[in-house]
Amino acid sequence: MDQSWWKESVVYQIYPRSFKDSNGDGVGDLQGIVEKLDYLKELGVDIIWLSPVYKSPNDDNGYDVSDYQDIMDEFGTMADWEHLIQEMHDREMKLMMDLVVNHSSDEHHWFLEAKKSKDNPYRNYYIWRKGKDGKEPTNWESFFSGSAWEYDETTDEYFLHLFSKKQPDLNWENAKLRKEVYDMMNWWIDKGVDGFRMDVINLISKAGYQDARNMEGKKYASGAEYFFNGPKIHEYLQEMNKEVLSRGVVTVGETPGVDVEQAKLYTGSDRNELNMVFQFEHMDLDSGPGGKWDLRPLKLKDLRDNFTKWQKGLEGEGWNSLYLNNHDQPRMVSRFGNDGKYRVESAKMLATFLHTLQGTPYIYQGEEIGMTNVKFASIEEYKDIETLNMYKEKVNENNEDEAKVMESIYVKGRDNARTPVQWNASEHAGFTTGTPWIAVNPNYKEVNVEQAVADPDSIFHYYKKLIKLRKENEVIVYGAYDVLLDDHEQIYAYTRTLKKEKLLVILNFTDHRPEFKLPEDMICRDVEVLISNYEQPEEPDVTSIKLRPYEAVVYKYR
Ligand code: ISL
Ligand code: CA
Repeated sequence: MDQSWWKESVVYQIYPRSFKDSNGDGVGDLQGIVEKLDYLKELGVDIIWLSPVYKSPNDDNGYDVSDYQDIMDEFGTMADWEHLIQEMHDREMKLMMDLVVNHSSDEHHWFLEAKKSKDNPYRNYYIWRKGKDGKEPTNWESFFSGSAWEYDETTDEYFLHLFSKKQPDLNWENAKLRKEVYDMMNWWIDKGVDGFRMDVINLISKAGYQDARNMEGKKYASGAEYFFNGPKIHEYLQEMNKEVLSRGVVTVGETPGVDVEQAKLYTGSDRNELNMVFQFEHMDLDSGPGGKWDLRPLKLKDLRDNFTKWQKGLEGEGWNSLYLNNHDQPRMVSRFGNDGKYRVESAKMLATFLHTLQGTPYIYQGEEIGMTNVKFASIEEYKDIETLNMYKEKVNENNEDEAKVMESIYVKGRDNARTPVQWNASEHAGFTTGTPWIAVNPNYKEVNVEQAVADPDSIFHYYKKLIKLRKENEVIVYGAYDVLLDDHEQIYAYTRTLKKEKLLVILNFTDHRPEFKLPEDMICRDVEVLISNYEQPEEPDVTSIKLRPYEAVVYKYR
């Protein structure tokens, strides 16, 4: 058993734009975060992952960086950032910065130089190709719709942008670029940063530039096989580790399209690459072959099989990061639980799930009070570039059914996660005294931090308890995971075992009342309830239990 502080930690993700506005301009900021540090400390957070706060024209809310060593004007100044990290360290919280180096902004001075001429010293910091028969160099599709290539008139070449055209991809083949990145990272570590979350880090090595296999009738195709986990990815990460990460910072790589075997290569303790990765397989279980907007219902069996695969796969070899939502995904309670009648029960059930698996749990802002998805009446109210580009392509260009497209946005759109954190029942949920950059979810009068902190039975207090249990029970962090009832359509149950310690976790993922029957060989009368989202009997009998809607219960064997 390989123990590490970051395995025992709980991470809280802040999307600064939507967290807390301190000066009434409608945009969350660094000073707003400082105001809420005591709240996060009370929750039990060890590490804060801060989505990008660097200088940015905000085409993709900060994921388009125009200066890696300066702070976005709307969020404050470098002095504000220094104040924030000081206040965090005073409270023994660590800061994980977002590192966005697959691409920069097209307003970064490197790119402004690069596009001046073919022989500019910065040209090679980006990826330029000639057109093919008057068209783009390859048929690759951008993650944000349309071609992944943009034509540049000055030099009569195209540049690659896997995301928006204001996010040109950096050329990692260029050793000078790599050194600039490492120097920049070291500069932040010198300023006190404790770790990095690395944006789409498994996309930085490209395998070549050829047409991807195309599905019938589509103009562009996913070029994933040319840039997911490319040929030099491990070489680059090992180099980065040697130059920067070995100084002792915590790392998590965002790695879409990574499977268990690849994750072992990224996170294996003998590999000198990363500590953890965010894998995406469980985020794809409710999508059809048409991709994320192609909605299909989630089956509990698929979810369980997937988590079991990752839990067993990385056991003793790598380390899982545990998440059910973030700033790119719909709200967890709306997606995997029930955001109506059983909002509180199901949010607690899902929290029990995440916080009793092997791995490091990540909480996304507002999750701890059970914030839900939002339905804005019109596309005008949406802000996310991915959503807006998709809508334009499907509705305006391809004449697809508007209502159906809006429905997919309600279920999967990224703005579900980006409405302001609901602090109290006052106007704009206490997020701002001005006009928020994106509208507040109308349920803020009922769902807000003030209410949750005051109510001892709230989701907030339940999270607090789960986090505390993790600190007190090694088995929660390090215990081996074993699944029970692997075919059940409503119940997800598993055990966690560490030496003589054993936990039994029973979760009802539905509003039905299924009966849980414990396998014979697991029967033990001497159990204690560690936590549950319902009242439990003084002397529990775990051999057979009729579960209530979204009931979660964790037993400890004595
Ligand atoms: O958001 C997604 C799901 O629809 C993904 O396609 C997402 O774009 C992908 O996971 C990469 O995400 C990261 O890089 C993007 C940025 O827009 C996301 O916010 C970030 O998390 C480009 O920097
Ligand atoms: Ca502000």
